[in-house]
Amino acid sequence: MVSCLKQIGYFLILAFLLTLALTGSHVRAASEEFISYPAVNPVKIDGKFTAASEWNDTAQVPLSYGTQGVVGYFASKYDSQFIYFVWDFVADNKVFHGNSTIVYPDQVCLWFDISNDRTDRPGENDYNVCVMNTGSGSTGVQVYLSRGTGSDWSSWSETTEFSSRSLLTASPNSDKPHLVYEFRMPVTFANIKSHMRDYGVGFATEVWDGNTRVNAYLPSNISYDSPRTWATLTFSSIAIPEFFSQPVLVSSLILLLAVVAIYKHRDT
Ligand SMILES: [Ca+2]
Ligand SMILES: [Ca+2]
Repeated sequence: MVSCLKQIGYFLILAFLLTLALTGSHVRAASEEFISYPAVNPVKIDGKFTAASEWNDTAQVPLSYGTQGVVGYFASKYDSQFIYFVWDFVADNKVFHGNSTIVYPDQVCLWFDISNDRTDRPGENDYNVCVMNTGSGSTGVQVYLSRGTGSDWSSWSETTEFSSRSLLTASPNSDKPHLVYEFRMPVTFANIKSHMRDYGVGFATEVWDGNTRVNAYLPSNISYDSPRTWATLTFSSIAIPEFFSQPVLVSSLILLLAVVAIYKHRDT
């Protein structure tokens, strides 16, 4: 009887420590890691939430700017062909195509450190992609690409290897018209595919509103010239858990096992 109670006691202590360890790693990862989930719902790169559910199968990360607080949301998901991104810039309610006094039009930018070697200066495996709302061309957006040289960034050149759109539209996060950007990158770009299953890629992103000069970064305190300060974008192999976070699920299972063990002990 006593030894059996002891066993249950040891089991509960072990279970508690396991929960603590799992919860700890979860919390620690959240501050420096963004997760791209496998796409369950299809994405159409049309610059709007094509269906309300288009982006609800992945994690939406708030973008904050100074005292204004949350100005929008960022999310990513992927399939065997593409990595998809959305920026729901709820605070930007006016399109700005750029002018001579304010150089940059409304835009979103991405930074990738493909091998995640977190160097001090941009190297040859570091890329910067910006989707600029210039109003030009057939789509109204132009995508520019720059690569690290080892000490700095190369000058931007326009590229057509990605798909992107931006519209002034409502979304599940705000019914007032605002800028939504959608973007997709082939997994063949810079052989990013070979790093998706391992530790993920170094990553940062920014939204910029040329009218109000609001620019919000993720992570919030980065230097875009220093990959060392970026976060990591990891690619989950399992779809986003719909109702339970991992620690809640683990705690529930442990509680269930403990109850079963106690009842079993009573019966004997
Ligand atoms: Ca869409
Ligand atoms: Ca704007």
